[in-house]
Amino acid sequence: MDRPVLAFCVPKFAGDSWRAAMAEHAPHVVFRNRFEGFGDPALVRYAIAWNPPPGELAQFPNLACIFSLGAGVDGILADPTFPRTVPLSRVVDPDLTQGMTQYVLLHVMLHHRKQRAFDSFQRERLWKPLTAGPAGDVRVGIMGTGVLGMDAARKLRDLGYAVSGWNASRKSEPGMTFFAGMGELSAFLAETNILVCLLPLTDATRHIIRAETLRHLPKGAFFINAARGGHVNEDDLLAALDSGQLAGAALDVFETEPLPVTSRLWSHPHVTVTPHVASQSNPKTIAALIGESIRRVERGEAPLNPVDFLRGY
Ligand code: NDP
Ligand code: OXD
Repeated sequence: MDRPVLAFCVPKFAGDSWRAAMAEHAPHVVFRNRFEGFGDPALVRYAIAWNPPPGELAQFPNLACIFSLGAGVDGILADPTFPRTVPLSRVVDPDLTQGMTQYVLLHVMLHHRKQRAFDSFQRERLWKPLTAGPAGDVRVGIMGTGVLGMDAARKLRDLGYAVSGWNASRKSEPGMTFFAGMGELSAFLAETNILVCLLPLTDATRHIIRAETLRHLPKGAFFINAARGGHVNEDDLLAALDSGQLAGAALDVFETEPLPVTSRLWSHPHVTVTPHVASQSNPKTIAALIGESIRRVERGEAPLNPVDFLRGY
C-alpha cells in the first residue's frame, strides 16, 4: 500500500529541518516539497503550509489535515481556493509562546525603563539619571489575550505592571482588567500606556490600528505590534509618531514583508524594527505536535488546535 504523503507547501523553502523532525515524529509519512515535486496529488494526505501560492492546497483531492507552520493562519486562509472541508490545525506550542512573551516583555521594559534614552546618553558620555516610575503606574493593554497574549499578560502582571486585555469575548484573570468587543475598545485604549497587538488578522481586525483608534490612547503612549502588519494603517501610525501622539513603536510585522527599503519606518527615530522574528516556529517541538495530530486524524478524531473557519482563527 502507498504511504501517505505530507506536502511541504512553503514557498522558497525546502524544509530540511522539518523533513528530519517529521521523520522522527511520523515515520510512516513521506515528506515531499515543491522542489522535488509532490508526486501523485491523490496520495497527499497532509500538508504543512505557510503563505502557500493560491491553488496549491486545492490540487490535493484527498487531504485529511492541513498544518499551519505558525500560530497565525491568515496567510493560508487568504487563498480563495483553500479547501474549507479539510481541518486546519494551527501552532500552539510552549516554545512559541515563550518566545513571544520574551519579545513583549523586552519591548515593554526597554520603553518603561527608558533604555533607549540611556543608550543615547552613553554615546555622549552623559551621566543623566531619569526616573522610570513604578511598574504599577504603567498600564499595558493587550489586544488579544489568547494563547500568546495571556502568557505575556500574566508575566507582566507578575512584574508589577497594570494589565488590561481586549478580546472578542469577555475574559477574566486575577489582577487584570478586561474589555470586550468594539463597543469597549475606546475605553480600553483610553487607559493604556503601552499598547500590544497580539490579535489574529481577520476581516474584523484588519487596520484596527488607525487614526481613529490611535487618538483614544493617552498622548505619548507606546505601541508594540508582534501580530501582523495588516492590523496597522502605516500612514496613520507614522502620523501619530510624528505628532507625538505615540512616543514610539516596536514593530516586528509589516503590511509588506520584507519592509521596503523606502519605508520611513526604517529611519524613524522612535521606531524599532525587527524582521518578523518575535517568535519563530521550532520544527523540533512543532513536528511532535503534528505527529500527534496525524495519529488523532488517523483514529478519526480532530487534530490539535483546529481553526474555526467562521471566526478565521
Ligand atoms: P489566539 O487565537 O490564541 O488568540 C487570539 C485572541 O484575539 C483571542 O483572545 C481573541 O478573542 C482575540 N480576538 C480575535 N478577533 C478579535 C476581534 N475581532 N476583536 C477583539 N479580539 C479579538 O491567537 P495566538 O495568541 O496564538 O496568536 C495571535 C497572533 O499572533 C497570531 O494570529 C499571529 O498573527 C501572531 N503571531 C506572530 C508571531 C511573530 O513572530 N510576529 C509569532 C506567532 C504568532 P476571543 O478569545 O474572545 O475570540
Ligand atoms: C506565526 C508567525 O503566526 O510566526 O506563528 O508569524
